[in-house]
Amino acid sequence: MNVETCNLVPRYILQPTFSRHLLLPVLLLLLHAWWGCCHPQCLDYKPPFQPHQPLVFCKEYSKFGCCDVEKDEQISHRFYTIMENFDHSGYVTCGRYIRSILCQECSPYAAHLYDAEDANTPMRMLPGLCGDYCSDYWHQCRYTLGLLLEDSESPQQFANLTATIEEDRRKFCDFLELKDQQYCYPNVLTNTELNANLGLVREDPKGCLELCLQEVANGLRNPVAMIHADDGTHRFFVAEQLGYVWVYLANGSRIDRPFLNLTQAVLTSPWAGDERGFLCIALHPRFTTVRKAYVYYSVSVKKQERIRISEFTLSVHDDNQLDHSSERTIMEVVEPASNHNGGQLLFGHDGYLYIFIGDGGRAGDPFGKFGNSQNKSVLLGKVLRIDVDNNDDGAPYSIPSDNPFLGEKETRPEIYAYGVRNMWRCSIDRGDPATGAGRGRMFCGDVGQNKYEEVDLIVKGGNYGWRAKEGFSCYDRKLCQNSSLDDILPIFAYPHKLGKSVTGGYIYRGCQMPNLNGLYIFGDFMSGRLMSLKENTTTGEWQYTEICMGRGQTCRFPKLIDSHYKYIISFAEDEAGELYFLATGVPSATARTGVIYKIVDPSRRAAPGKCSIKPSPVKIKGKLVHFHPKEGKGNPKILVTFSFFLPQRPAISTTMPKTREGKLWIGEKLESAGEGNQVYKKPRGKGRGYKKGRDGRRLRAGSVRLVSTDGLLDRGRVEIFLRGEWGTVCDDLFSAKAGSVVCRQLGFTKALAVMKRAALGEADSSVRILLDDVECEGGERSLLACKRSRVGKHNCSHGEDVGVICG
Ligand SMILES: *[C@@H]1O[C@H](CO)[C@@H](O)[C@H](O)[C@H]1NC(C)=O
Ligand SMILES: *[C@@H]1O[C@H](CO)[C@@H](O)[C@H](O)[C@H]1NC(C)=O
Ligand SMILES: *[C@@H]1O[C@H](CO)[C@@H](O)[C@H](O)[C@H]1NC(C)=O
Ligand SMILES: *[C@@H]1O[C@H](CO)[C@@H](O)[C@H](O)[C@H]1NC(C)=O
Ligand SMILES: *[C@@H]1O[C@H](CO)[C@@H](O)[C@H](O)[C@H]1NC(C)=O
Ligand SMILES: *[C@@H]1O[C@H](CO)[C@@H](O)[C@H](O)[C@H]1NC(C)=O
Ligand SMILES: *[C@@H]1O[C@H](CO)[C@@H](O)[C@H](O)[C@H]1NC(C)=O
Ligand SMILES: [Ca+2]
Repeated sequence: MNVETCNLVPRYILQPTFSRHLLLPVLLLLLHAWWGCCHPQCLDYKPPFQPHQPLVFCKEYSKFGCCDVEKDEQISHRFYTIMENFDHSGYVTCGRYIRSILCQECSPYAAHLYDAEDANTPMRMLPGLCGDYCSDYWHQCRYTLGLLLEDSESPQQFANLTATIEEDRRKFCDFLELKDQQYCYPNVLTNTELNANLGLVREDPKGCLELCLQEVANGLRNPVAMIHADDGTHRFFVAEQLGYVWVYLANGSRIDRPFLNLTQAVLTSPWAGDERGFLCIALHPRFTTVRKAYVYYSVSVKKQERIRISEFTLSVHDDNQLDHSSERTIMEVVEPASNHNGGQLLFGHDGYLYIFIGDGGRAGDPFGKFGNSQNKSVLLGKVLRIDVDNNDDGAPYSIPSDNPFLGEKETRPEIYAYGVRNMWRCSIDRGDPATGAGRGRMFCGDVGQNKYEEVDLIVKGGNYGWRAKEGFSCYDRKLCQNSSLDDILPIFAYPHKLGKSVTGGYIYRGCQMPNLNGLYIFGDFMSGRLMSLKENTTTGEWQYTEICMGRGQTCRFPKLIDSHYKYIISFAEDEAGELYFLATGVPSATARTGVIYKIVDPSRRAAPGKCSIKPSPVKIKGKLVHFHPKEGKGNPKILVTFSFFLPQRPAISTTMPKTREGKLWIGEKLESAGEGNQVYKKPRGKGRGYKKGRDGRRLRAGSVRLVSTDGLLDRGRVEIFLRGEWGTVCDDLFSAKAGSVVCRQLGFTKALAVMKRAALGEADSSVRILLDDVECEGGERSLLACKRSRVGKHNCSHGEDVGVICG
């Protein structure tokens, strides 16, 4: 990414000659760019997460970051491999720099620090440091840079290039610094603005939650519903208004033969806004054993418009097709007008079929004395509940014995709730994945008349107020003031300046977006607005927050997009609980502009591996149509995005850049850091044999280190560096005085204990024994200055390796 975008206002803006009418757009553009800058993202281009288990090495990223335990282990291994090159003081001085630099791969801002936000440009090999930090690093440990770059494909080249910049702080830091002082390491950790809500859903300056989308299917004609079979296949079934239902496999491929083709029977038209048509499908909740589907659609019978709820049985020959000759009508309701046909069908957790029927149409529910919705002797304007189990002989359905109005005079026994106008999209809460809280709640959007749209929580026997009330306000004053109304108010209502036709959604209970758990996400068909409600469990109130598309860089993850078609027709949940919505650019039953979008939180994902699913196989007859994303560069006029401008999104490849590219880039940077491409050559030892200690000084003969399996710095088996290698000291006569020489060499004041006979560990046989028979006075500068046998000459084994505890 371009680091300049983080600098808010360039100087030319302040120049008076700057044309005034250009000022605002430029400011907005800059704000926009600033806003898109520096969001949490990992090097795999995905959002950060909380690892399954706490990290052992890069501990500070255990709560939220980009590493799981495996990655953490790799980094730790790399660290200790690098640290093998150091003696104790080198370890103390440079260890923390090396550790911090390596651990930035786990930072939630890793992509930013490594310049990896744009998948099309090469990334850095090392994270971007802040200037002060880089200077400190240069002063204390500049010669360790080569070790950090050592894993590269051409270490010789790096030897050349690092050698040139190591000598020059400016060049060195040009190479390592990220110029933006807010978002470099370590300032990024203390930036309050960045860290205030780290890991939560990102909000724009107005508090709008910034989410992204992934296109899942396209080319659909007014897709009205998407359901799953809950049978382990993770298939999804998508209904189009004109009467088709299509099967999509878990991988997004569509079966070319329709699951259901009711186009001939369905009553609809191509005109935009026709509410008639195929409106819903529900599969039996035990679909694996009861292979039945229920559909809800408009028909014309003897020139009379009706809605029909009917049952189909799965084909015995094909698991992906209904038996078209098996239709059995469950119920028909005459529609006095062509609008307000309701259209939701779903099974509750009680196993009963719920049917949501509109008030019959026209404005203000004009039929009868007080309309249909408050008239319990009609099915219009109601939520019905029926039992369709065991209906193979006799009546197509029965009435559940606990239906609320059973036995009431002039009341249809199917009624579960009433006073609804035209409920469009209802859902059942799966419940909190951990506690089960909320499970079974039924949410609906109820489309309003001309002032308010509402969201209702449907309970048994509830009166939802229409036509006495619209939202919280009175619509029919007389009915509204009648004390016997006893209605249930919506959990939320919004005025028509926000939208004119609510599309009910779902409570998110999936696995992949932990931030969204418990959030009710819904939308508006007319305004294209996405919205959310979250329950305050203390007060029971539902708090509204708008949802908007992530700005700037926020959605620049592979496959993600930040815009959608305006007409939000429906919401859906897949078998795993992930959330989708269905929208179109032209709301006509014949326009193929319908798209299914998956809702994605770019701020946090679940720990890798946590949400993996294994779809059970499906026998397929017929051909498959593979999915090709189309959206994201659509016509801006009919897309909804939330930005001051529509930024040009560069094409994003969905693969990581080849590591070679990254390395080339580093090479180029290094090269330009050298003077006029003149690369100064400095001989370099082979691989790991190249030894440098603190402040870049080569390890001196006689340097010592303590080796311990538990990583403690103050104790361990004594090793000494001689003739280019580390070897042990073995001696049964090793004294406390010799021990204190070792400890002082390492920067401690004295030896607390000397351990013989490998009490602090035994080196393996590949390590040479270098010293024996050491007798120190206690004042020597190093073990080599003590009385001792010749290097390499000894009469002991590793069983007598010595160790010390320093203090
Ligand atoms: C290193 O530098 C020397 C001379 O400066 C040059 O001849 C050699 O090709 C360089 N090696 C690499 C790998 O760039
Ligand atoms: C999706 O899965 C089906 C069945 O396993 C397979 O035949 C098809 O090729 C897959 N589609 C893609 C795009 O991989
Ligand atoms: C759907 O059915 C209609 C008539 O019943 C037929 O004309 C049409 O070809 C069918 N469509 C598909 C995709 O099978
Ligand atoms: C309720 O509906 C029934 C059936 O349509 C009708 O006969 C009756 O008059 C209606 N009641 C009122 C009060 O409008
Ligand atoms: C209030 O409503 C009830 C039942 O809906 C009705 O019987 C009664 O007449 C109404 N009262 C008034 C004052 O309108
Ligand atoms: C719930 O509402 C109470 C009272 O208004 C408020 O103090 C509390 O912070 C709210 N809780 C959340 C999680 O918003
Ligand atoms: C090793 O040799 C030294 C003399 O060089 C002698 O003092 C010591 O006892 C020997 N140790 C063993 C274990 O044989
Ligand atoms: Ca209401």
